[in-house]
Amino acid sequence: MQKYQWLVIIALIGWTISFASCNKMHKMEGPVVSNAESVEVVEQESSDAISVEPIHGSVDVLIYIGKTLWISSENAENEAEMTKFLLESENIQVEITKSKESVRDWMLQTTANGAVNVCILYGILPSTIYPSGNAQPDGSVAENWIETTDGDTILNHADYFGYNSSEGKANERGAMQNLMDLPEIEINVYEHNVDMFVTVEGSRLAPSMVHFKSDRPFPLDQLEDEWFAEKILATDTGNTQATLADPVIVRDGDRGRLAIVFHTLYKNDPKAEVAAQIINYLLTQ
Ligand SMILES: [Ca+2]
Ligand SMILES: [Ca+2]
Ligand SMILES: [Ca+2]
Repeated sequence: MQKYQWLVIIALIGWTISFASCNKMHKMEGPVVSNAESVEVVEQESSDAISVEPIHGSVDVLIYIGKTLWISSENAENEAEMTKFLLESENIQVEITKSKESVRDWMLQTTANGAVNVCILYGILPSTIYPSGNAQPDGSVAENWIETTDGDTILNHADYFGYNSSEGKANERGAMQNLMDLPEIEINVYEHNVDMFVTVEGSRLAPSMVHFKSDRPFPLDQLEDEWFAEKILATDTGNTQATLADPVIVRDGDRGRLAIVFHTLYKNDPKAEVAAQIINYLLTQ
């Protein structure tokens, strides 16, 4: 009888211990699950408009806001989201990314894919598509991208196109020269607030264009070889017979393009509206 009682007590103790440790296990799982949930929520919030996933090759327009110059990152993000909204209403696929690696991967996927693609930058050229300090004057990912008959376009806002890299040494004038294979071309960096008057073509193509003051207008008179001004939206004279233009789309024969759009120093221009109108034109060619 005593032996039996002891067995019952031992069994009870064993059961109590195992129940308690089960509870402990359960309690340990609890916080892990709720942590995972809260992490997911945070990710959802930050990836609402900005893609954290690899960019699919079917994306028409990729907007890089990882680093910006002559526009605050907050303003660039707002302009990017507005551009995306305007283009998506025209059934154009747009992604926004802060990852310079994603820009490179997407460019590799969309090089010579038979479709016009547009990459929007805000005054910073990612080093993944053009190595900083002009380390690769020929054959960079960006140069190869604009050398096919796809008509792919780099659209740059704010600071001098390609002058500054996402990290490392600045490219200064070299990036635009090397990407266009025009060793002499340069934008005057000593003049600011150059009046840009909307051309007839400009108001037709981009109804949101208004008179403004450009800080780095593009030198039309320095285009050489097969490069030509495809669309001139505003100039220092208000007509297409001019030496300085902004915005302007320049094209390398039947190959790729550069679009300079509001090269301005911290100014509140209708960047998103005009970029969307230009891209609508480019993608319906
Ligand atoms: Ca393409
Ligand atoms: Ca080159
Ligand atoms: Ca070249």
